[in-house]
Amino acid sequence: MAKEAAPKVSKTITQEELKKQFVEMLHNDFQTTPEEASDQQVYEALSRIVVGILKAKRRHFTVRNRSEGKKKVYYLSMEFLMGRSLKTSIYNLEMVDETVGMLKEFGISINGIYEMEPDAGLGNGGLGRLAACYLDALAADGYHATGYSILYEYGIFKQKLDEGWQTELPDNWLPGGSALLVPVPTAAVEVRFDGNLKEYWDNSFHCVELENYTSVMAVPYDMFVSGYDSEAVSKLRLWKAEVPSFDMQRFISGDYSKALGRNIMSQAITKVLYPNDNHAEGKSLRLRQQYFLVAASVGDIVNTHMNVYGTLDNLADKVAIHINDTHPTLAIPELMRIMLDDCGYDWDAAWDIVTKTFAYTNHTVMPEALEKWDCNLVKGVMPRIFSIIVEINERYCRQLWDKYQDQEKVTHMSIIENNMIKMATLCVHACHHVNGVAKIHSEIIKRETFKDEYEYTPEKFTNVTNGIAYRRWLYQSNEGLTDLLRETIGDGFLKDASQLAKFRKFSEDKSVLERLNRIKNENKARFAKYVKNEYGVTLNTDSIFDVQVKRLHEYKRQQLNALNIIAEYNYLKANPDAPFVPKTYIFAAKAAPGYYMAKQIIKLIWNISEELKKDPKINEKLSVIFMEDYCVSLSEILMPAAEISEQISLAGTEASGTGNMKLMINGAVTLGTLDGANVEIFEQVGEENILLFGMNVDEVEAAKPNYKAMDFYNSNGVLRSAVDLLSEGINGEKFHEIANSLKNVDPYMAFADFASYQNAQRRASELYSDRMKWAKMSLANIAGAGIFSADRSVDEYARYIWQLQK
Ligand code: 26W
Repeated sequence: MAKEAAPKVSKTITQEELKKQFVEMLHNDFQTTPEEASDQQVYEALSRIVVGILKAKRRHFTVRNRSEGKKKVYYLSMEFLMGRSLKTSIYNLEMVDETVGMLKEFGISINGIYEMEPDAGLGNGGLGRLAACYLDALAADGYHATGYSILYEYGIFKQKLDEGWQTELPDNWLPGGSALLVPVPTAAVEVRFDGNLKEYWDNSFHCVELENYTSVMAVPYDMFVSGYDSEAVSKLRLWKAEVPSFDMQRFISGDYSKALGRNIMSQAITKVLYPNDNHAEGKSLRLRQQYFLVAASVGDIVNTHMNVYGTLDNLADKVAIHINDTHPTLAIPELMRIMLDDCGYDWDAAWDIVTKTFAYTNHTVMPEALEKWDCNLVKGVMPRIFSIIVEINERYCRQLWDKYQDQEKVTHMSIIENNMIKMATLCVHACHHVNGVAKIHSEIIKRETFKDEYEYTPEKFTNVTNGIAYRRWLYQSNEGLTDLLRETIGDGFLKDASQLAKFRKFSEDKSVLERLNRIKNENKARFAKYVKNEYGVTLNTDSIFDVQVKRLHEYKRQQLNALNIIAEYNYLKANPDAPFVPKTYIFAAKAAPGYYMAKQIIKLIWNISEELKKDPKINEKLSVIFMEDYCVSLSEILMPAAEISEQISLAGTEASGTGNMKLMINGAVTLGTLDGANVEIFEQVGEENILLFGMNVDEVEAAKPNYKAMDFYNSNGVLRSAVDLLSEGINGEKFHEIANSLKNVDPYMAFADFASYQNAQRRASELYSDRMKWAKMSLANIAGAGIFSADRSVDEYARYIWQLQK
């Protein structure tokens, strides 16, 4: 086993050269020396050097790609949850040894330096993190990719609990975060809002112009993402709204408030990320953000393309534009606008190119997340875009009428219904491909969400199961496991995740299984140390670390987890000396600030945790910790320590999940329903290495119409006592609203799955009592995780959707 990994020589930079640049940078830009520099200065200097390397590498890659006339992809997303970048870049550029060595020469430890970087929290959860993973994977796979998003001044809020109640603090990340950004003021794009349309004929050419509009400048700031062991570098272009110049004319003419108002409105556009996950709000500022993103990005794409080819005729051959959920849908009418009004294309020619250029991914089936925009709002904020959407819809409805001659069906399928624009409908109509994010999800959108559209254009629909930038959670976060894998299967898995399957050979190897357990124990101890430092709480590292980390939403069913913990608490109170495999339940979750029930559930979990602390004898066996401010960096510490991965959404509600993949690759065993990507995890590991419970999608569908939560409450005494305790009070707080909501509605059928969930929890405890058996399960999960690499996902997008060449 003890194969020594050969020292890697960086292809990027030598230690000597790095040292030279570092000393010079500190001298010239910070007027200091390595010996005297603060950690902050070291972080900034190192970041700038790394950014310089990445920028040059991207330039080189772009020039080569361009000379070969290759097609590229633009990924439009309102969210990119990047987390930290410096460490990833140093790993991906394979300059870890050089950097660590160089800093050591000055007595500086690199870990403290990494800690200086704030998370770039420009996203809410799954969708934003997926976008970030895909930039990494696109570079790793050697594709030419550019992401576009907004440079939010404030990212996702910082969560603090005040006696268990979530409070939100602003995430002012830019002071530290800007070290990794490169401003490109020369590439600014003008975006026009409001105003009115002027239409006229010029030589039999129908012209449309926008008058009295408000101008906002979109100024790009670039972030670079290197691929592991790859020539390619992805670019993330983030747009910041700036006022072109103060509207002096308006001010002088006496219209003070309008002049000032427009100024303020413009800057507000990129002020803050909307913290809603899975709930569309319909606010005017959000609409402006969306149009700002797409107008700037499409403008930039067109400028770049025109510079190279001088025509848009071949746009679809050279460019793929991807729409990450419906939030950037307005890119479709915006490209139409440019082709019609600025470039003189006729409708059919423009539509032909546009529809060959765009593809769309759906990330959720929750009805409240499907975006609809009020026609009056859209018409006011972007009159020309509105008129184009109306035209797209009229032409579409005519086609539908020709095919079905069924007015009801046409109305139902049309893009505009009840004076609202249905963004997903527009996307499906205009895009050449539509995909879901896990096999089961892609089936559900065909069967339900887009049933009519699927019947109309079945060839558009496909699946690409999500994947993760797995090196971040394995190579960069779990050193022990990475070393073990290198020694057993070599280091090919770092480049090609499918090689993790080779680890299966060791499933009967006692020394490997023991080593796995040791590694897990070390990671648990490291995590416990972190918890002790942050919260002053001592975790029992001999207990099972059972982890549920994700946004807080009723469909994800943190309340089901909480109910089971209460039931276990009741059991231990009644049977203090009964055998019980000790358990630590670890939660982390942000709730959308306006989501009342979600905040109640956080408070409940916190109160359970406090209640358990009151009885040390119980707390030894059963404890709960709620980690504040779940973010990418926290996930990197947490995933390696996890033993059970809670993926307990009601079947049919979680599109995919990606936390499940991060936990799996770190050896956690999934305890979950047959929902989202859990189904494919099950396919990879087999029945004996996953703890399944609950109804499947068909059973949910069958049970829903006549579902009465009270039936389960009445017939299950354990459930009843747990629910009753909610109303009686836990740690001095009564949770009537949660109890009533569950008893009267239980929209996500937690009661129906409760008994089965308890059963799965019991099986977990039994299995865990045999640590070798557990290690074997853990090994099967690590070995089966290869398919969930984002490198595989983006390769599928590139081949089957975008038609890219490497
Ligand atoms: C407009 C408000 C809003 C904001 C965000 C609506 C919807 C969203 C996202 C689509 C929610 C989201 O992040 N969905 C998650 O996407 C992940 C990546 O595909 C999946 O793994 C998760 O299952 C899905 O919930």
